[in-house]
Amino acid sequence: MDNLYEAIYRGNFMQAKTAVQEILSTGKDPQKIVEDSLCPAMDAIGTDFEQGKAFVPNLLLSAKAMKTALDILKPLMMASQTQAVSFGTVVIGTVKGDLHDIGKNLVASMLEGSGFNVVNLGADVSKDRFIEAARENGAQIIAMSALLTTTMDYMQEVVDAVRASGLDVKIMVGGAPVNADFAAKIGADGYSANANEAVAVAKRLLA
Ligand code: B1M
Repeated sequence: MDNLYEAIYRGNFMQAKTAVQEILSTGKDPQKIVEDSLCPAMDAIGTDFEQGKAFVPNLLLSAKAMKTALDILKPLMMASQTQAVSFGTVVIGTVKGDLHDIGKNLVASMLEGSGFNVVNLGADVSKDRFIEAARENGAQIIAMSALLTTTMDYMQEVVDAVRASGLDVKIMVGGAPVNADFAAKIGADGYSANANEAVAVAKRLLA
């Protein structure tokens, strides 16, 4: 457990800022920092919440600390991506009823840093909004995130509505409760477990 993990877990954004700079000064890869400190700390506070040892304000504070750290790390992660060509346009959002946007924003940044044009619709996005934005922006991919078991089923509704709309787009999904079997079951074209893999999946979908 390092200082950064501690800062995220305790929801101390000032400590998060200092701690992330400290780790960066050791030369550690920003992506590894996200994997080794940030995500495990968010998982830990999530587990405490599940067990009644932490409450919504604790989640909010941890989310703020996480965002503070990501604001420093994301530009560095994006800079390390190769940006030779524009791969295409991705419309991304967290599905209706779901306000979790940290992971989705990480995916959006990684896609952007890899040369995709990204239209980020935010959280609580309806199927109509996904379709409208994909049409308006001539998107090749609709990317959906869900963090709740109660909202992941809405992905099926979006897939059905997109297929019915006749739009020629690929659909990719992700988020903690989602897996490859679920993605296949709802008729999505791609699934990835994390932000890094999302870039590879998006490139594969357009290959
Ligand atoms: Co909430 N929450 N939350 N929460 N929250 C979870 C998800 C939960 C697992 C906590 C728990 O109980 N252990 C639980 C869900 C349980 C379930 O559904 N089975 C939960 C709950 C219950 C709730 C509320 C219902 C609580 C309440 O009010 N009683 C409520 C719901 C609100 C709503 O959405 N309508 C709620 C609220 C909140 C806050 C607003 C306080 C806050 C979110 C702040 C924000 O996002 N702006 C929050 C937080 C912070 C969490 C936890 C602790 C952390 C989420 C996070 O940011 N993780 C979370 C516990 C956990 O995840 N362990 C929890 C870090 C982030 C980098 O990871 O988002 O998984 P993640 O993204 C990863 C991958 O999943 C993947 O790549 C990312 C990076 O590698 N990925 C994709 C994500 N999207 C992708 C899309 C892709 C590809 C990959 O392609 C398109």
